[in-house]
Amino acid sequence: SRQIIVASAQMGPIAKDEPRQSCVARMVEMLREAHGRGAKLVVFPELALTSFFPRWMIEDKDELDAWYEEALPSPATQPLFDAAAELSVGFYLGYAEKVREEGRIRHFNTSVLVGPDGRIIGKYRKVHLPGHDAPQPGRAFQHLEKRYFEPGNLGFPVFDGFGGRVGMMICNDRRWPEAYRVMGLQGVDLIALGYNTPMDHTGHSDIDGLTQFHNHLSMQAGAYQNASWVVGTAKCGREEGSMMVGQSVIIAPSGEIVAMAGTLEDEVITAKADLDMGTRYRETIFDFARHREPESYGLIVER
Ligand code: ING
Repeated sequence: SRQIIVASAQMGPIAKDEPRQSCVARMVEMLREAHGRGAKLVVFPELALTSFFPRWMIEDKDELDAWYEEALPSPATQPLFDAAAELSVGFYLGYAEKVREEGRIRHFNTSVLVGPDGRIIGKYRKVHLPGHDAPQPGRAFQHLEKRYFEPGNLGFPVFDGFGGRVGMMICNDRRWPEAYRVMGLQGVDLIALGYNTPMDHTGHSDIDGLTQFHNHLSMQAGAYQNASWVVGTAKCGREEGSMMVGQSVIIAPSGEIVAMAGTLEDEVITAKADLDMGTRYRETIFDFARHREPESYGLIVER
């Protein structure tokens, strides 16, 4: 069977003034630890190179510009790509992308899948942007992803790699069943995703008190309903005053959590993923060809 040891490399807080080199060094250390445990794929968080800057209203254009990557790899991130190639371990990396496309400068919340040769296999741009495009009154922290990024324009691609079909999501995407299904319909075996999930997102204490439960509920449901492995990796802990959930997980196509982080710091968790486990679900309960009835689903793709 197609067995692969996968790792989730959870990151604790990243300070506002922490240099990218420091984050890269932390990630290289975890990549090495994961390699030591036989991992072939390591999943890092969303926006893993900097503090979660959408929590702030940033007026100065140059200050805002400094939060994005104009190239990947870059001198600051090259050591991570080099370590991957040296150890033959691939990875998922979330970062803020600034790109000139269709004649204009554009900004996306992006992730890349990098193969064991250290080369980029594919790119994904976050489709579901939570929060607001303007500062909201009465909030200790803002959530301005709609101000700082455009919705992704690459769809939900699935790539051949690591002995199977690998897809990507970013954070809020994991709450939207459509994201999993579009990849499920492409035969995805494993979905890699990173997240930065504050505990005060809605301001409703009953809802915010369920942030940890909703984190796992979303990923477990998505994994089971699409017969896919899901590796969800947090950037967590109290980061510049904002408390973000941890509990990074590796979830099987059964929906079962097979590994979970126990701290709010940098922590590597691993599990042996049998990529053929999803097959038995796709041949029975979730045999899309035999059971799906698209004629009844039209509303899903309407505004
Ligand atoms: N963060 C959060 C997420 O979707 C959020 C926003 C928090 C939504 C809590 C709902 C509840 O996990 C990002 N970056 O999408």
